[in-house]
Amino acid sequence: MDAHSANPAIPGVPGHPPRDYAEEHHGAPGGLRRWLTSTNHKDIGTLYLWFSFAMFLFAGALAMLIRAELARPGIQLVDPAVFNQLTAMHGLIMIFGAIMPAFVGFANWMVPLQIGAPDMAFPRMNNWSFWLLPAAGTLLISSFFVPGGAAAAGWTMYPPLYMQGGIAYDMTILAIHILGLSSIMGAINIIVTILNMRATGMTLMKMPLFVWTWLITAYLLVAVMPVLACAITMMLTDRHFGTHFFSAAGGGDPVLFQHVFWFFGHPEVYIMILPAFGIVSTILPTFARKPLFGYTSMVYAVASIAFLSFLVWAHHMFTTGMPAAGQLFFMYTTMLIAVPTGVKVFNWVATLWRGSLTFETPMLFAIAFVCLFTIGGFSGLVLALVPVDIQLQDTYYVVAHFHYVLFSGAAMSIMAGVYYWLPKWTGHMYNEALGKTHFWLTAIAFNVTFFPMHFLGLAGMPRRIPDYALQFAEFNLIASLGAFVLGAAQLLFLYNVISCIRGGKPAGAKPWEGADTLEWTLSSPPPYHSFTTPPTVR
Ligand code: HEM
Ligand SMILES: [Cu+2]
Repeated sequence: MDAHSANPAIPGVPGHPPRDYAEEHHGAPGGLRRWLTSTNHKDIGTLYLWFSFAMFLFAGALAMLIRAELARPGIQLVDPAVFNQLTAMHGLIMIFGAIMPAFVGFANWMVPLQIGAPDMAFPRMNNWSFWLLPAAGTLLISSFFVPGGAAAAGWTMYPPLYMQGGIAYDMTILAIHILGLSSIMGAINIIVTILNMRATGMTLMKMPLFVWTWLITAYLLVAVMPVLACAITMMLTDRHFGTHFFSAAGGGDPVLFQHVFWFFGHPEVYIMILPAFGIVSTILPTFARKPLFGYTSMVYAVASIAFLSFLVWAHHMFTTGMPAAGQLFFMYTTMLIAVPTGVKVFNWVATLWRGSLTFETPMLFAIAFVCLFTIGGFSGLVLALVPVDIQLQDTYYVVAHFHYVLFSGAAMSIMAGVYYWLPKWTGHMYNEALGKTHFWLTAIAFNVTFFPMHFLGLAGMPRRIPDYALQFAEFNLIASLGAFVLGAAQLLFLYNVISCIRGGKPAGAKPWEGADTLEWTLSSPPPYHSFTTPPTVR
């Protein structure tokens, strides 16, 4: 048994005195074994991040195909049935394969380092949480090659359409079960690590904000992944075992699926944005050389957003026919979320106010996050208004909205975090000029791609349709050109990351003078086993 993983020091808990690991220090095992059998939080974090990058490129390639088809009206490149597979799998893989695992990768690397713990609480479960992912990813990608092609009923998997598909639909259900299992195990690991393994003196209200956002996100995951599992299990039994939960012909109700799905789905969008808040709240103070403005209100804002996220799910269902009282309830609860979100945006701006700002690549991404995520938040508020949503539901306005929150929100915060911590992870500085080029290409191309989609949606262009009326042609061409630049820019990112791993200017323990969390007290890269003697926090 590996002593490191079996008995981490738990400060302050009798029977678990901090142990001296000096006699057992060893490096990583060599070759494939290092990665397959790893129980080391840093290696597992690295695996998560690379897996997520691979999925990001694959789902990004699907997006390129979608935009190539939509560059001109008419059907040019793909058959409409294939187009539906592309939109469904693009969304599904971006969400479950790219964004969520990337944040878990950050949690693996940074939570132990920021709380001064030697590793995650359950290192073997950690290994299993990761190695479930490639299985699910393989299922999803290979589903393109089975008879009938991949599941084509949207990432939301609505019945009755979802009931009618072939084997790929079952493969997708299985993949999501596996991903959910991985997420739940990962979340339990993070909760236990944060609650039990903080360095002496680090009270909850002294935790770095990234750790706070992940603690709350992990509770959301434990709460809603089982709900998604229920929805897709009911779907599975409807498809194969003669139940009729969602089939009207058998006395069931397809709208029931939407309720169960969105009771998971709305908290899920916060699962993809709360850790982003944490990353941005870490980066802005560093490059403003000022403490985060309103730390306590930030913690309470994140907690309120998480709580409110359970009360708003039917804002995705305003056109399914619900009583006016229901519409009003979900409209007002949704608008309530703007209050804690506004608190956060205010605090970020106040953190920058009169700071000694410098604009290294992570800072550029973090500032872009604040501006662009806020646009996505505002279009979300527009969609929360029932009479407006009845017009805009299922149009390109929705596509614009969720890409402002998911791409310029979640994905760009991930890029910010990668540039911020790459020097710590690799011991080298990345190429700053290349990083800035990547930033400007991404920020500009992102807006060229997705801003016109607001106009398309307002003018009535439906989403998830491969063809469109002539009056939408110009904006679609602009969006497609932007998308190709956006896609190509990410190859620069890949190149920059790889060359940083291979070499570059030595980073030193603390390359960012304004940083003050515990990871910067370690060397870069940190030793394979760090904080084996827990630090003390004042
Ligand atoms: C290079 C960047 C990206 C481009 C060009 C792009 C483009 C698109 C397009 C054209 C659609 C289909 C719209 C439709 O007809 O319904 C779409 C859907 C979607 N995208 Fe993206 N996307 C990108 C990145 C992302 C990212 C980072 C996420 C993050 C999670 C994401 C999440 C989604 C989701 C959830 C859908 C809905 C899928 C569905 O309705 O079934 N996308 N995207
Ligand atoms: Cu929602």
